[in-house]
Amino acid sequence: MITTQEAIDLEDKFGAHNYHPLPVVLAKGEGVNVWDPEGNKYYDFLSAYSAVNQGHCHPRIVNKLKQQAEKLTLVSRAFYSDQLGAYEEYMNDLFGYDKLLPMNTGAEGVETAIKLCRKWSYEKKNLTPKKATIIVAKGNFHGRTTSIISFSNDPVARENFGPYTPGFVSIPYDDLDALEQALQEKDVAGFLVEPIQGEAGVVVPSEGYLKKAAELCQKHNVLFIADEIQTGIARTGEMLCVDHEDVRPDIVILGKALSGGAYPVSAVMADDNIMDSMRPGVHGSTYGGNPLACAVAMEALKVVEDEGLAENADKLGQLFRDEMNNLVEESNLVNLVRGKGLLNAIVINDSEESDTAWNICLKLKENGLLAKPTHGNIIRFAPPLVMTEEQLQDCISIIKDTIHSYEKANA
Ligand code: IF1
Repeated sequence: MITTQEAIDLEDKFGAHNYHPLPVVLAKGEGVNVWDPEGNKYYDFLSAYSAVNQGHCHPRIVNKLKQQAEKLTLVSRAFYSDQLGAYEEYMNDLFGYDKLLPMNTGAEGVETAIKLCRKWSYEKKNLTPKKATIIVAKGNFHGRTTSIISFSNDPVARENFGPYTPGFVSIPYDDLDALEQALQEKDVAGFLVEPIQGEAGVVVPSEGYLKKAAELCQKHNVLFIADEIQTGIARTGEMLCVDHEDVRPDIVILGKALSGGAYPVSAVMADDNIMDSMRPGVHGSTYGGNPLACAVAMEALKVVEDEGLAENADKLGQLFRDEMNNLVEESNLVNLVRGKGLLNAIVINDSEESDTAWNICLKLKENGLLAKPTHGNIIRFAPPLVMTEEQLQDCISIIKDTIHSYEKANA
């Protein structure tokens, strides 16, 4: 068994330095817990960026992975498989869209949705060829491909990756007037938005924003595209975050917890009048919709339903925010808590450039809880949705004790 330091040294020496991980090495995961090589146990309060909503190594998902892996893993879409159609029917039944286009990573799902929206706009809405635009929100995070970072306004995510893909218009998030104005422009094809902005620091829009935004898009025959890659699959207390406002997007993008963290699976769902632009040969992927992905995703979703994970996220999320609001009262270090379900964040009373949030996360690690800042002053808290109330109370105590002792030590 490799030690923590050996693992860190190897990554440092042989791996690209495109991340700056918290100095902890994980060797085992089970439910809400992970262990390092030395056997130290932690609560995982990041859930691999909401990919392991079902908990680490859920036995049903792992067994399904093993079972299918011994039968058939990949045939490509040059042939049919016995898993893809069954999975597509399952997703149609669960989410109510006519068709599903299977991909692998979240970014691939977003790229697919962008291509689909553009193609629909030329072939069905007759927009000026090559002139279709898609409205996006400032503070967005939709992935790391060249086209996606082209419409990011995070300088670190886009610096020196040009030339950038054109055809995107940025507006402020949670601003209906700005959306209404942008929709007056010529050749608008779609509006791509996160129902809650994750990387921006768990920014929850005003009540009714999503509903009204979808109505404005409908009025202008513009596709409302919801990126539910992080907010979906029960994370915010509903199967989809848009369900909180009874919004039915024209296109829904899923990823991450769609497979419970066991395998990269993403999906783009839409009705026939949009998806029928995707004719043979216009789009594809070697691994997209492979039998292993389909089998794992079906089981991962059944776990979400059978274990009532959306209801649990809703209940425990409310408890968590109530307790964090008590901490806001007690401490000068925590300004506010925000979130929905078990996607939450606390805003620390320091600048975005500070390392306070990072230092607090180092202390949390010492106290047995793993979390990571999204910015210098925001810590995201997103445990697996299988957490029990008792475990959450234990985590709340760790967070409160850590904040109080950090405050004392730095008074
Ligand atoms: C990183 C966080 C970031 C996403 C939404 C698409 C994707 C993501 C709403 C792309 C991916 C991950 C990527 C990871 C950090 C993490 C993340 F918010 F979840 F924490 F960056 F914003 N849409 N989010 O959140 O999916 O291609 O990664 O499967 O890139 O650092 P992917």
